[in-house]
Amino acid sequence: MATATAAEAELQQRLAQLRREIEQHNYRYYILDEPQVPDAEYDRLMQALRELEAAHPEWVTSDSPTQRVGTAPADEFAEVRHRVPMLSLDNAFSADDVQGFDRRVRERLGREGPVRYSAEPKLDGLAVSVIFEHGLFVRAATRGDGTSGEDVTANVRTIRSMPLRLRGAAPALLEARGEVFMPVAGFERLNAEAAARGEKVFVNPRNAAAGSLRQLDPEVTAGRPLDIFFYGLGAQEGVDLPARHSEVLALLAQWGLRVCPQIRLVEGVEGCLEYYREIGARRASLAYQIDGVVYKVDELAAQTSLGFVARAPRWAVAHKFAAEEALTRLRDVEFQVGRTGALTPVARLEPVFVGGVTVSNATLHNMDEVQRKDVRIGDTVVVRRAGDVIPEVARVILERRPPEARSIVLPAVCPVCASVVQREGDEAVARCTGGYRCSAQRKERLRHFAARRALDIEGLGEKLVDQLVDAGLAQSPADVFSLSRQSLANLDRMGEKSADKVLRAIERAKHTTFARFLFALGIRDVGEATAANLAAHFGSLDTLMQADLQRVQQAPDVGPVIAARVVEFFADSANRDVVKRLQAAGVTWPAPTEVLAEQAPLSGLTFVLTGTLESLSREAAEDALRALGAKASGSVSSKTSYLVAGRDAGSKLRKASELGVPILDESALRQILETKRPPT
Ligand code: 5U1
Repeated sequence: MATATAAEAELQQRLAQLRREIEQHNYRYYILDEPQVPDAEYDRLMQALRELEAAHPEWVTSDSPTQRVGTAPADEFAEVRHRVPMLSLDNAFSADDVQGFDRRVRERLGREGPVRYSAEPKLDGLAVSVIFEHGLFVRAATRGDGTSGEDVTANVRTIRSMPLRLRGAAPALLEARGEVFMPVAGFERLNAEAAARGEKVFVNPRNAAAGSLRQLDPEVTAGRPLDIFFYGLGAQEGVDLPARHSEVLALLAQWGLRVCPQIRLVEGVEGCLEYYREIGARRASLAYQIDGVVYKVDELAAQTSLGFVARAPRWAVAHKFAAEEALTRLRDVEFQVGRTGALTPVARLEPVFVGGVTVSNATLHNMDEVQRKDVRIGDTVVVRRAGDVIPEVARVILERRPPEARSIVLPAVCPVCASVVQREGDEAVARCTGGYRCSAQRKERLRHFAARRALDIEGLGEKLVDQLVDAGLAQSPADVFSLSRQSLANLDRMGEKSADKVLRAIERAKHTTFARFLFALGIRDVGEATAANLAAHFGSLDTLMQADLQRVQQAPDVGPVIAARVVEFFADSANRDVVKRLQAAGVTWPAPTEVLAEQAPLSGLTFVLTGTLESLSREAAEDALRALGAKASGSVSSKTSYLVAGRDAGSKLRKASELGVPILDESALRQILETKRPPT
């Protein structure tokens, strides 16, 4: 008898270990609704197992996690056997994978030309089967292991968008397949309410949906904002089947079943990839979370001839987005000092690929967050990078905490200038008290001063600011205006040509607006909108500098906290000196127009602009609205008069819809600016 080699024994051990780990994750994910690791980590383990089993098919066991789709149903719910198995989808992670899928489809169908696909968002929810008999809703079941799932009829019945009877003529039997999910706005509301009651919050909308659907008490489910989209058929009797999947979707919609409005027909692989890019760009502004898109061959006869392999159809594929969460180890924590002295704990991580880039630093926000999440150095952490948002440490995998993990301690003194670090009252933020003595604060103030939305000094970026401060050439924004060609040209990677370019940009920046100037000063809590309000209200710098707390508070949208910041700022002699030197250097702005705010056509109206505008920049649009007497604010509230939504508008658009704030598109905005009248 042949004895297993040491290498084989090791491989078998690894196989068993992978299966145990995956089973444990399945249990946590499907049964407890408490996933321990991000989906990408789970996918990685499954992929490793598949590869091992592919190399050694003789070792595949019938109970391997690769041999079924999910996990067995929980004991509490009745088991439902699916009349037609509920399939899963193969994944594609790259354009190459999609090209491979399309090539295989065309080869099997013997097609030369492009295939037509139904391109659909892949919702991050729970797949369900819903059965209607003679039009009446009789049963809903989760997918379970694909062969049988859990009876969640009573819970699905509570979903408001779920019809209890089909509209129009109904077949004897219809099994509609779809996804139960929790819209992002509902998820945020649910979590905010739970947090206010001091209860545990859900990790993400998918978990919230799963936790809500798998409640034994339907009353609880009824209180959860669940929704459902349908995307296909299971068993049926008496359905006059159309020729195309897109026509099936139209039929479902006719019966009153919700179909995702973002589904579209596309031509060939190019059409698929264009759809992927488009939906990817809009992902953050969709009302629901998705983790990719699905392409399905539209022609049903072609689907039939393509058939299935294992438990996945050959006629469909899920094209996944780069995972937004990944696991890595927290190597260390350093404290970064910001413009106003705020100390931000920054996680130094073992590099990890997440959200499409390699991340080695992530924010921990502040010490309250560090404590709330119980993060320690040495921990295995979940790093999250969604869209262009700064990567953050989302949570800790407590089960993987090593014994030597160390607590994160707020330093008593600034790591840059050694000034005392203070926390004001019950503020979450700790600050370095060094002010201009701290080189980190000086650098950040200078960066802010030169930023595009402040004095807009092109070329005075991150690296140049570091050099100017380190070389002692610019300690405050006022020093920028006395830089010489020679001193600039001597800096690293500069030379005379670049120096001249920067000097020309500095010269141009002398002509600005009062609002930009105020914003550029970097007064704490004075953002662009507040600066614009202060500028419009006071008209002149002298008046503002002499105003007391009460007078500053009279400016629109300025409360006691901001007013105190403004008064404090101008009471500081170092700040007054900077202002004086800036003026002496020739920084000027046009005098206020004589038009009184009340006479301006948009006075009394507050606009919030969000998303990307096609025909003008957001700043230009805000300036133009302000010139007509409107206020332009950065956040949506019940006081917002109008929200202007450009392309890829996100959370502000959702909030405005929730609050019933009227929403305008870009053409409506253009009309306001052209006619100089409020919208009708
Ligand atoms: N939009 C969509 N999601 N989704 C998931 N369609 C779709 N189809 C699926 C699954 C599992 O499966 C069928 C293709 C079998």
